[in-house]
Amino acid sequence: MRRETQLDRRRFLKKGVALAGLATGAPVVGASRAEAAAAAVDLNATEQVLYGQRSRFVTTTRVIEGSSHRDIAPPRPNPYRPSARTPLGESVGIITPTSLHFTTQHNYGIPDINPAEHKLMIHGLVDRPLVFTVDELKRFPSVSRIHFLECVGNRPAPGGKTVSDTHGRMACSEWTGVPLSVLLREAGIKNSATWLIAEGSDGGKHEKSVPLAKALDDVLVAYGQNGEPVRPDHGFPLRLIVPGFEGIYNVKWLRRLKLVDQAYVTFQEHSRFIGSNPRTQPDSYAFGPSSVITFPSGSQRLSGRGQHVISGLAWSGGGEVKRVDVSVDGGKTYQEARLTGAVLPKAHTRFELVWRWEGEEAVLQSRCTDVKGQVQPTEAEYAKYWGFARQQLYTTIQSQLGHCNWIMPWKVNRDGSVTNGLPPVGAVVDVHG
Ligand SMILES: Nc1nc2c(c(=O)[nH]1)N[C@H]1C(S)=C(S)[C@@H](COP(=O)(O)O)O[C@H]1N2
Ligand SMILES: [Mo]
Repeated sequence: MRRETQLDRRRFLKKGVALAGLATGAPVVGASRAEAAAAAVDLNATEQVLYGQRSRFVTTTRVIEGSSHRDIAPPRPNPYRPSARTPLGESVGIITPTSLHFTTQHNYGIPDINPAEHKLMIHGLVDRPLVFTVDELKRFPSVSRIHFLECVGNRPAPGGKTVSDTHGRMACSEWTGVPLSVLLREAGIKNSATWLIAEGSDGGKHEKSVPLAKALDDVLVAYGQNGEPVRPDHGFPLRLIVPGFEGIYNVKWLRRLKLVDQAYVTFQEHSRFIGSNPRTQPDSYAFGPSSVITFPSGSQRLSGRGQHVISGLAWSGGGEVKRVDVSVDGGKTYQEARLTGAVLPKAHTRFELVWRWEGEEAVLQSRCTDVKGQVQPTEAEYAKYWGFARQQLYTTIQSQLGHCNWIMPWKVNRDGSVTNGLPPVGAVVDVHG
């Protein structure tokens, strides 16, 4: 009883704060971040023991997406909830804390699903259509795998001030669930089935076509993320995990899988993915090798001359990262970096290179080679390969280019400040694919 009263009171107080913010026109988000830092919580209170939280001196937050979503013409879907990027510049190791994991929803808000009422249906070209509750899925043997999740809207562009701007539509989690192949075998796959259509429960009924061969390879129906139930932001209670493929395949709030005999051109696909260069399309779903330096990266500053550790993340949809090379002279020469921890297929891999800085100008960049021998291209190599002029890389919607995995240079200036090392371009079109 007493607990309930306290909770209600707290909820009421929070509402009060938000309303006060609106009334004065104060930026609620910024204010709450500063407030959180200032407010001294009693770390010894029972509440803190029940559910842990970080130090009030740690104030890193996700980065709310800018105008590309707000520009959508009215009438806009309701509720409207912005997407947000991962603050990669402050990351360590390979796991993204779930609270900082980027989040994308195509403007339809987040459904508030009661897991006891949620069901997943498998139908179409199967012998036995099946419906599973979440509890029934948990009766199958589970697997846990660490995988990166990247939105095809990620693109290293000259305008990006920080590594969140250039690569923040990306994160890495441990996912726990049931291999989709197990569920499909339960249903019995008809010979004519070649694709499946995965559907979410959000207002936009997000749908994506997935090749059946991929579904039978390493796709998961996940209910766990980083040791706890998948959170509402990321698909509670069930989401599809399609390792190494574009983020859009990883359908959240998953409720339906229909086996079919051809790919469907679903709403999200036809509205964003069909571009003028047919060469880029068929290859676009499995990500190539990529990497980015997270320290020192844009808007950060070297604290002084002497030893620094260049640190970054590498990943590939093709499997494990085999090696990462780092250049401190804009790509003239490279040195092999050290991989600092686990090297897992289709997962972030952390690399480091110890470097002495004596106050000179330097251009730092990294290059990933994956287990298939694929090498991350430079911007010029990428443009040449796909037949684009440089400007087209930044005036074409990212999802129509495919994986924008070109090498990202960061420029260290004489005062230790770090800025974007890509030469400027004119207009940049940014669409969160
Ligand atoms: N149901 C549903 N699933 C979805 C989306 C969505 O809008 N609705 N967005 C997709 C896109 S484009 C991306 S990049 C990833 C983002 O996953 P996250 O929000 O967990 O980071 O979810 C995908 N799955
Ligand atoms: Mo995405």
